[in-house]
Amino acid sequence: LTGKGERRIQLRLDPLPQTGVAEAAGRQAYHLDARLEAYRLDVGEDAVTITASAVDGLRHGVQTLRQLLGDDRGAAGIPGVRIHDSPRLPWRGSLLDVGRWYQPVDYLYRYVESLAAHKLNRLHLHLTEDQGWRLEIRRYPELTRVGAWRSESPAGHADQARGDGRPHGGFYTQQELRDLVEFARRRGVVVVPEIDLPGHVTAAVAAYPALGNATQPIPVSTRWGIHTSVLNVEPATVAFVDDVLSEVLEVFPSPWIHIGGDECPTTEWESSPRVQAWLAERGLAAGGFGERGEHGASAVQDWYSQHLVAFLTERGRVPIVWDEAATEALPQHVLVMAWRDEQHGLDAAARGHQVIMTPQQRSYFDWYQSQAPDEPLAIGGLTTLADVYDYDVRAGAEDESVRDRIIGSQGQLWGEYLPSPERVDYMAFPRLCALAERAWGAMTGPATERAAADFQHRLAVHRPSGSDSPLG
Ligand code: NAG
Repeated sequence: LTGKGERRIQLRLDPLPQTGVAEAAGRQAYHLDARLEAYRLDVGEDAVTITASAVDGLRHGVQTLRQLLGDDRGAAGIPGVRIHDSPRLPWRGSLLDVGRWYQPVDYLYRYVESLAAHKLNRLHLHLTEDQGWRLEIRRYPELTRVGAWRSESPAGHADQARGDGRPHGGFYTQQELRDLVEFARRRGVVVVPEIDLPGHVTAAVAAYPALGNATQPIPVSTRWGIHTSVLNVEPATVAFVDDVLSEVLEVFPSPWIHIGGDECPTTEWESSPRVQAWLAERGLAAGGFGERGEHGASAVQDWYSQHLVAFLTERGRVPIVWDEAATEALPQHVLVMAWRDEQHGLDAAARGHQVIMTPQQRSYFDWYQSQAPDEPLAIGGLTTLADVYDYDVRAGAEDESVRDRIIGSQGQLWGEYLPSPERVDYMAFPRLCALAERAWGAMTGPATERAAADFQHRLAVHRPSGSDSPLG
């Protein structure tokens, strides 16, 4: 380590002051107590010692040591330092949408390593979409035999109506996902699966038409955008959802399971006599649709949320939903991801939910990162590196209890225009570096000029040597 002699590296599990190990009993509490991720790193004459109250802290200490060693792996020695370090937010995540485009398993492993290197601790895997169902469900083989494949993909932005004529597909076996989950666990990353319900289900309905409301079978979607295909309310469909989730729970030990709930149009429900009758039986018919905004939750969606929440809660898991599903009817213990904007997150926190801030304007890394003419095709608007680095997820939370309920930050990589691992990397970095630093560091409010300049300096190590591109 010094270039002259040898120094021992020792890792010590030893309660650091103020880390409250004893208080954090239970799986979920453990994972939401940022103090347990704290570590101390001492580089002394004879030894390098990392001390932490829990294994996650040791892992972070090792990552910091790796960073101190730099590219030349310590040939020049590392300075004597003592570092006390701990994260600001307990949930520091990254969403990867493998529904729109299948990404190879090898890449998922590499991606997890990148997350761990940035001290991020959640990989939110978005596994099901209108354009593809990506996880094996033993009881419903058609989900992957049919639902994992589409006949073609959109050819490009300008021409949504045109397809590229090339079939695309792929899925992960349960064993592949179990192995990934274990690999991630050993690096301090919890893999949180999302099964998006009751909208975004075109691929599932293509596989099993009886799940939907249409009279004709439909294909796995070959176009992007919001789809009208949603689950129906038949008992067999509810049983299907329970069966799928049961298998999901077997594969993913995560304390949290994401059940989607975004963009669920009511068009089909409104014109379905079966759904009308079902609503009437429950006294819900009047005003059951669309009164909460364009794609806001309806009475049917509320019913689905409540059913799914009860199912998961009875099995000891904590559900997560997108903010459209966070209506008055949603039980308070459900976590909410606020994607439409920060205000939806602040409102949910005010109603008692724990909130992970995922606002599109600040954390959608599928949006353009610059206005350079040679930027590859992307979706949505512009989210620059500075927009990400400037963002404090607790901004606007005046009340202390609201602020404390904002427990996390997460960057989203929606897949429409990310057809390859190279493209995912290109969009993820360096914006994910900025998000990781803000989620960990103590700075509050917008970034100071000095902090932003320091950050730019730290980013330099990510650039291939010789490259002066600001995006590396
Ligand atoms: C939204 C959709 C998502 C899509 C993305 C594109 C959410 C929660 N839903 O329209 O499926 O890929 O934005 O930026 O983000």
